[in-house]
Amino acid sequence: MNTRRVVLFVLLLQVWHGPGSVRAVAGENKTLQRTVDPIEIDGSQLEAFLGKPFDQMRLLAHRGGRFEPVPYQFDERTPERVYVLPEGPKGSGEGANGILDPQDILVFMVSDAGDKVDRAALGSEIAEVAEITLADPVDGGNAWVYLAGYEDAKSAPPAAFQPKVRMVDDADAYRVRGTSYEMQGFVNEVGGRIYRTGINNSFSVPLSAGGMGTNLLDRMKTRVVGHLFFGAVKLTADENNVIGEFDQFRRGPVRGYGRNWIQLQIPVVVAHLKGPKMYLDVFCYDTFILIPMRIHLSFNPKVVGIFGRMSYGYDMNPDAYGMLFYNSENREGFVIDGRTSPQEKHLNPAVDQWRCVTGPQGTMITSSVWDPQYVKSANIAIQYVDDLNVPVEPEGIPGQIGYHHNQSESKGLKPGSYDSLLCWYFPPHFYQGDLLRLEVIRAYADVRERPVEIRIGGRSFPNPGGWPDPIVPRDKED
Ligand SMILES: [Ca+2]
Ligand SMILES: [Ca+2]
Ligand SMILES: [Ca+2]
Repeated sequence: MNTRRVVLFVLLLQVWHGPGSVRAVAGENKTLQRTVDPIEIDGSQLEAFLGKPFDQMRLLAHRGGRFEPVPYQFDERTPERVYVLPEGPKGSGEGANGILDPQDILVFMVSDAGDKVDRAALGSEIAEVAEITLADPVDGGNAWVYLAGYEDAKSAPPAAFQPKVRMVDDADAYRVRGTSYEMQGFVNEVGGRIYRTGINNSFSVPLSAGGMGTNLLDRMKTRVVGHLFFGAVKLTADENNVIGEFDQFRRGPVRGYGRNWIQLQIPVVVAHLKGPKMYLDVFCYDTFILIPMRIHLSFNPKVVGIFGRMSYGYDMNPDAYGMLFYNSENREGFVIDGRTSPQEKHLNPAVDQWRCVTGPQGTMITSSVWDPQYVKSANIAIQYVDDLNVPVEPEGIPGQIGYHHNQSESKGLKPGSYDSLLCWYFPPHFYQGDLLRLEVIRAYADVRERPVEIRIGGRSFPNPGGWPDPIVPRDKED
């Protein structure tokens, strides 16, 4: 609606209701085209609401002619910016106080934003309000949400939402289900202890998201080989024997998240050393998962003489036959069928921006952003092998079926922490024959690469939601 039409609309309403009773929603219609971005806003950006209990706040949007609460969550952190993870076997609510602090985070999805409305349209039961504008730096589109504060919890409208993602916690395994994906992790018994890892042993896409609901994985192969003392002691780990646990998490209506640690076991002869540790901070959303990953080396590899090779990626199963494999460096589309075509043999192994497996069975797109310090001392290569006759053990189904993975060899890593970001995208209804829909992949990459601009009051800042803060800040790691 242009300005003149808005003015006319308001004038007409004034004539209709008489002056003083105007409750026009006149504003601006949503023009933002973005659909996938998770939006994160630190409590420090919401000054008027600091110290307010969460149950006296709602996130509202004007959509389809209605002004209504939309799904959101507040994620609490300690003053040291460590996320509070109240659920799971080692879950603890310590550090959560139920009120908004500067380090807490308001989280919602861009798709839930709506039109701009006048303050008068919000209603007098709202004690304070913050208008939050979301602007696309690419095409200038805008959308709005309103954080509303109420005098007491009773005055706030009901806001019970179906979670957009479900993390299932039971003794059997760790499972997560979004609107367009379902994944399950390995459970390992090592030294008489049970470890529930976040390493996937099944993946499916439900019918409602354009998939077939069948498991498409043999397994996510995660292989680490390390040598200590210049080869005298060998450390190995794979998805069957790695120790690691998902022992703390939190489930909210917009996202669920938790920390999965994985540690290499050091043989008894050098038990005074702590094995290298990996932290996978898993943030699960409706159609994607973001994993800030930290590799933590506590000893000096030069002194200990460590060098190693790490690889991880997906080996598919025969239910994935007929699916197509692409990556940013190989866009012709390889057919996953357990047989190596001449084109597959000549794959370009350059480090890629994204990898995509898609078909009528469903879609999985993966993308990694490496720590620049890690890249400096690790040779990273991409491998794709589609050959039933060449097993890579351990595995469930002998042979490699569209097995695509990173392999990195590190020689000169210094002690310290290396932060990378792993992304899993599951765009619903993505597959359209051999049409590779790059604009959909672009939309997910844009969350981080061309972030939405957030405006509140006179301030504006880029949405940090494309790379969530790790569960524990780097300087607070044990
Ligand atoms: Ca708090
Ligand atoms: Ca093939
Ligand atoms: Ca296999």
